[in-house]
Amino acid sequence: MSKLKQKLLEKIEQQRPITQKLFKEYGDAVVDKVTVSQILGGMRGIKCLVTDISYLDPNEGIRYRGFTLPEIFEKLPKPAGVEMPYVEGLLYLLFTGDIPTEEEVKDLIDDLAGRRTLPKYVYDIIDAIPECHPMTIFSAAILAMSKESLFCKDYNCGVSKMDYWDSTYEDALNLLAKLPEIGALIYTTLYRGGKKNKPDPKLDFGGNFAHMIGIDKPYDDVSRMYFILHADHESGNVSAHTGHLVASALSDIYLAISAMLNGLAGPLHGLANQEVLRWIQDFRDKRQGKMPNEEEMKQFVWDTLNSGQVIPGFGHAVLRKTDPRYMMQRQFALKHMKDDELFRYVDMLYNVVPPILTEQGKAKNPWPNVDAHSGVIQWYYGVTEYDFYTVLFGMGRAIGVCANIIWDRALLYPIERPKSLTTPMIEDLAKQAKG
Ligand code: CMX
Repeated sequence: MSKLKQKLLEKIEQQRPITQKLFKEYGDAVVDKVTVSQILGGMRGIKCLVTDISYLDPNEGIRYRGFTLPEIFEKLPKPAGVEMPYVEGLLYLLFTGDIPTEEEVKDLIDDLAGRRTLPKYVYDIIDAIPECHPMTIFSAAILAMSKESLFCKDYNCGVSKMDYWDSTYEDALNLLAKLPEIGALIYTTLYRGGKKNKPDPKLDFGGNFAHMIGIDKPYDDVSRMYFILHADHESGNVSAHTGHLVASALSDIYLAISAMLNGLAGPLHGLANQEVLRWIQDFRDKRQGKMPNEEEMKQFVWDTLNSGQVIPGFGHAVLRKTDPRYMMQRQFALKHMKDDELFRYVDMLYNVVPPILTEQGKAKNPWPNVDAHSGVIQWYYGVTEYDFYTVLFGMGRAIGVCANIIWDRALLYPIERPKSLTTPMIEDLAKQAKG
């Protein structure tokens, strides 16, 4: 058994009695009350999901397994001579809750290397549907791999539900190991005439992706940073929740991750990163490349709002301060590309947008989220095909969603099935509550 799987088993054995005790002894304790506006308004703030993989504080932002992002970037092992940690180290942390040693990371890299080879039909699928959005291709490629699921085989053989997590873990690692190559294949097929470098067995997740799409250093570090920043954002966001929901029916991990990607592909969620670039580029083209001053930028933002559109990359359903994932990328940009023209747009929007959204008075959070910054760094390093950006988001997010699905199975969480009411029922209940 690999070091990661052994550690995970130990953790599962520790956690199972804690969850069982909560169910048995405290099952009728009331955690939260639900209001009519929460029922009608997309279930904002209702505390009805559980995960120990990450927690999103509205003011502080995301913590992975209790660690802030700066702590994560400081504590996780790094390849020699680079700034950003191994993505595999984050995978180990999300799965187990422990910061891995260098040796544990190397062990995982070797394990993933043995699981990387893509089935031939994945190449065929990517070749067959080049007219589609890259997220559709990404989702379809993963969906097709459902036939590889070891969980399905075990389930059909009648394996005990206490052991469901085991084959789910194997499926998760088999899938995650293939993501850099699937991403690189989609990118090079769509935009580079199929010229993809062969994977290098010596390279890590981020390094191999950069190598396969043929972009030089420090893009390997950009990749590591991206996949780590996007890996998880607790369980209520559309992509994580969709993955959890689909997997709760005991659908295999390929079905669940394909579904989570379909949720991520919406413009109010992961697609916002491409929308930010499209929006800025349109403005720049209209100005024939002339950099706007602050007044012109304000006018552009107001024009967007007055035409009934949202400002992409700003606002959040939970966060109430600037997203720390934005700040990490901003620090990187200030260090590596502070004179870049598009970064100057992003920098100006950082100052201009929040006061305007505050003045407009609708958005509960006027501050930038992760997507406001991610495209401009990709563009700088040559990934200028912005409809690809959400694929990068999805490659990272799959790590956190897989960790959650394994733990859902290990702790025997049941199929998700909330209850709906009709509008007259809600009217009656609301009137009774108001007396
Ligand atoms: N620009 C303009 N209006 C905005 C806005 C923005 N960036 N953010 C919120 N609003 C508006 C909402 O559309 C809503 O308007 P209505 O009352 O007319 O419906 C109002 O402000 C209240 O919304 P909210 O409670 O503050 O925000 P929600 O929780 O409903 O929505 C989000 C959150 C992210 C969908 C929203 O802020 C948004 O549309 N942002 C732009 C798209 C974006 O960047 N999405 C990526 C989020 C991060 C991610 O998941 O990847």
